[in-house]
This record gives sequence, structure tokens and C-alpha cells, in this order.
Amino acid sequence: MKTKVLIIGAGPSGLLLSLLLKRKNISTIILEKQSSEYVANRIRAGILEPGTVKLLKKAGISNRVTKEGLKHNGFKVAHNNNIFDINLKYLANDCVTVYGQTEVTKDLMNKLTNENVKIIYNVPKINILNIEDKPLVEFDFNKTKESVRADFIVGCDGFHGISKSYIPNNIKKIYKKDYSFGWLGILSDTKPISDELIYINNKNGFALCSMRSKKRSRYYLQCEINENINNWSDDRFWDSLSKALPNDIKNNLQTGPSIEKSIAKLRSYVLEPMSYKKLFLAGDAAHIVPPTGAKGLNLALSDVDKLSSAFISFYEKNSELDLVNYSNVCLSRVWKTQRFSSWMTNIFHNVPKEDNFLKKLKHIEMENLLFSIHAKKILANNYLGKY
Ligand code: RFL
Ligand code: PHB
Repeated sequence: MKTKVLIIGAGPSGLLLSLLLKRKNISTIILEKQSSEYVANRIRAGILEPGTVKLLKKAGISNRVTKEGLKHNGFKVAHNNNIFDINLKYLANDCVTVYGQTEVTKDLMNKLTNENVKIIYNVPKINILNIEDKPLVEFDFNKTKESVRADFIVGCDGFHGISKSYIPNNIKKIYKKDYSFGWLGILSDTKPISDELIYINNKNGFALCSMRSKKRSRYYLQCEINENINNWSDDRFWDSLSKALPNDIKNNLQTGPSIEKSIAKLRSYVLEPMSYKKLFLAGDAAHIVPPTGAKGLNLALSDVDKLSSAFISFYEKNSELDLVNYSNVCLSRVWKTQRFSSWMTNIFHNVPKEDNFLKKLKHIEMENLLFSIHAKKILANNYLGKY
């Protein structure tokens, strides 16, 4: 097989990149480790920045997000039993859209199927050769050995992917932080407690009331780093969540059976540079942010926007400049997003064994945020993806 751009990973980054290139007749093949059902049903992000919605429009898949996405003009912060409004519209003149990553993925998959783009699922093992010059990718499929020659390889294979290992150790630099707590998440077909998201900081740390639709709720609780999911019955989850809620809204909580329950580890991670010779990394393959600021998917798709434009310049104008600059251009946004996500994670969570000086500073940081219009404006802009 032969293609212009070989993409590893059919998550949102890989799928969107393929679609943006298809619109300019640049051929791609996607190789994905998992089955299509697994990819389509993985529960993850829920909040789209306005720039991300615009990008989905540019890719020609905005019908459903425009109709079914919920536009939120703000969110709430609960601190010490009080509820504060962060009015995005008033503070920064824009809004976010609640639309699940599962739905973005399904929209992308349907469009690519209609456009006859080749996606090969269930590819367990990939080997990349000759990355410096004319790359060749070998893989096993249905017990036979296959190979694809490509002009470029793009690693969209998430944090646990293999593509980043092809950047030589003497070239790459890794910055990372693992947090000493996790998130326990639950999805349930119950009416959300509020018509806006509520980010909660109370004596037990962080909790989040989110949603996927007006009938489907997504809730998270800060949990121990090595928490065992089997210790969390639905009843225990609802009971702990109820204790985390401010008194004024406790009684509005609708409980019901969970349709998904999972634990996520929190980490910050950046790999520099995001490219090496004919290999480019995009999305979680190159960087991870803790989910507190709702940034991972948005950042991943912003990489893809830049990378697709760089490939288009290369094939249409014979210019390599944007490909050469790709890593630096992306990293500028990546680090601003890292700063915001880590700041938000820090002020909302209880850090085990944190000394009392840092605890006090955190408290003051939160109060400064909630009582300063300037601090709120910065939060609102950053939450919308404006830095
Ligand atoms: P993905 O989605 O991880 O997709 C990578 C794909 O690559 C495949 N793969 C391989 N394929 C072939 N060969 C290999 N060797 C491979 N290894 C892996 C995988 O199977 C997979 O299909 O990366 P991508 O496309 O870069 O997308 C990134 C986003 O998924 C991620 O950043 C977000 O989900 C993060 N995130 C959130 N982001 C937001 O913008 N807003 C949110 O509200 C938000 N909430 C969240 C989140 C992530 C969470 N978790 C699970 C950490 C909430 C949570 C709880
Ligand atoms: C979610 O709904 O999954 C979600 C929303 C906001 C966040 C993180 C996750 O900050």
C-alpha cells in the first residue's frame, strides 16, 4: 500500500486530521490498535471550546454538534458551601459547548466512512522504518504481514502509543508530573443537578457535576491514587457526592444506576519537540493535561488544525516552512494550556500530605479568584481557550 500521510491512532486527533486532509485530496491511511466499537464508545471529554466547534464546522461535521450540543454561557464554582457564577459570556463574550467526545468520534467516523477513507482497525503491532527519509510502516493484520509506504507518519496514538518512541532519546526532552490523586467518574441517565457545570472544592477536595445532555449526567469525585473501583458501589458514590455538594443544591441531586464508572489518573506531560524528520506527533501522543480545565481534546484538535494546514501548504505550495515550524507553534499553546490546567487542578484539589503553608496559599488563591473580576476574566478567557 501507498499513501501520502500514514496516521497511527483513530482517536479524535487521527480521525480529524484524516478528514481535513481528505478535503484537499491528500490521501491518508489510519492504523488503529482497537476495534471500531471500542473507539466509538470510549467515554472521555465533554466540553468543547468555541475554537473547537469552529474547527468541526471547517471539517464539515458540525450538523449534530450545532443541533444537539448544549451551549453554556457559564459555569459555577462551589467553595466553602457557597456557589459563585463564572459568566463566560459576560466575562469573555463567548460560550462553551457540551458535546461528548463519543459524539465527536462518531461524527468523524461516519463522515470518513462516507468519504471512503481507509481506516484499518485491530492492528496490534506496528513497526516504523526509515523515518528519516521515506518511511515504511509494517504491521500485522489478520495474521498476515502488511506494509504501507508514506511521505509522512503522524503519531495520533495517545499517551500509551508507540510513535513517540521513534524520536531518538538524544533529541527528545520530556517534562512530566504525576498527581497524587485520581478522579472517580460516573455516567448516569439522570437529569443533571444544574443547567451549568459545577466545579466544587470542599473539605474532601474536588468534585465536578457535568453532563452529556439534559438527561445524562457525568459526575466526578477526587479519589485516592490507587483507589479500587470495586470498592465503589453506586450508592457509595451518590452518598459521597451528596456530601460534597453545597447545602443549597443537595436536594436537587437525582440518583440512578451508573452506565459507566471509571477511575482516571491525573498527569501533566509534554514531549519536545513534537516532530522528528518525517514523523509528527499530535494530541495526547505529545502532551497530557489533567482534566480539570477540560482541555485535552481541545488541545489535541488544535494541533491537528495546525498540522493539516502545514501538510496542505506542503502539497499545494511546495512549502516545508509550516511543517518545520509545527512543533514550536503547537508548543506555545501547549505550555499555556499546561499552566492553566495545572493551576486549576492545584486550587480545586486536596493534595495528600500538603503542608499547611501551601494549603493556606491555595485557599487565598481561590478567594482571590472568586472576589476579583480581573482574576475571573483570566479564568473565563483561558477556559474558552483564549490565552
Ligand atoms: P486518544 O483519544 O487517546 O486516541 C489515541 C488512539 O490511538 C490508539 N492507539 C494505537 N493505535 C495503533 N497502534 C498503537 N500502538 C496504538 N496505541 C494507541 C488508541 O487506541 C486510540 O484510539 O488521543 P487523541 O486522539 O489525541 O485525543 C485526546 C483526547 O482523547 C483527550 O485529550 C481527552 O479525552 C482528555 N479529556 C478531556 N478533554 C477535553 O478537551 N475536555 C474534557 O472535558 C476532557 N475530559 C478527558 C476528560 C480525559 C479524561 N481521562 C480519561 C483522562 C475527562 C477524563 C476523565
Ligand atoms: C466531563 O464532562 O467529562 C468534563 C467536564 C469538564 C471538565 C472535565 C471533564 O473539566
